[in-house]
Amino acid sequence: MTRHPSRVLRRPALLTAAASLVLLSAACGASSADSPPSAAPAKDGVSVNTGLLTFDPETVTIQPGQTVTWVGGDNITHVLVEGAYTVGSDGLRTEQTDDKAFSLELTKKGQQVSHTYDKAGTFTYFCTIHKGMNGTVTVS
Ligand SMILES: [Cu+2]
Repeated sequence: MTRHPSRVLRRPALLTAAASLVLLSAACGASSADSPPSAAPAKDGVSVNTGLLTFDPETVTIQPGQTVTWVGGDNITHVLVEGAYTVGSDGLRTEQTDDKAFSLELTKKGQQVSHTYDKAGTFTYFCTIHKGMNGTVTVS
């Protein structure tokens, strides 16, 4: 297994974390203070749908201790795991690393699985079966 520097990294690089913080700070400054409540995620977490072999939305932001719930959008099996990945220009994953943090299986429309993120950071995840299903959870 070769180890290229990944375009999408999870925790390890301090630089990545720092960059994320900068981005988050910018985003927060622009939208947090007076944003309408309707745009805010549910207090206890957010939901992600697995429709059309993609994650919708692909990126969600939650606070430490909150939960992401993935909702099956079809009757296709999806296996979600946490880990780093790279995506080619066609949007399909070219490389991946399963961190073994969790493995969640969806098999039916409407089924729900979830994971609670206790620590701040940027956590990428993907469906091991479909190379177009790649997502990110930002915990801040
Ligand atoms: Cu899938």
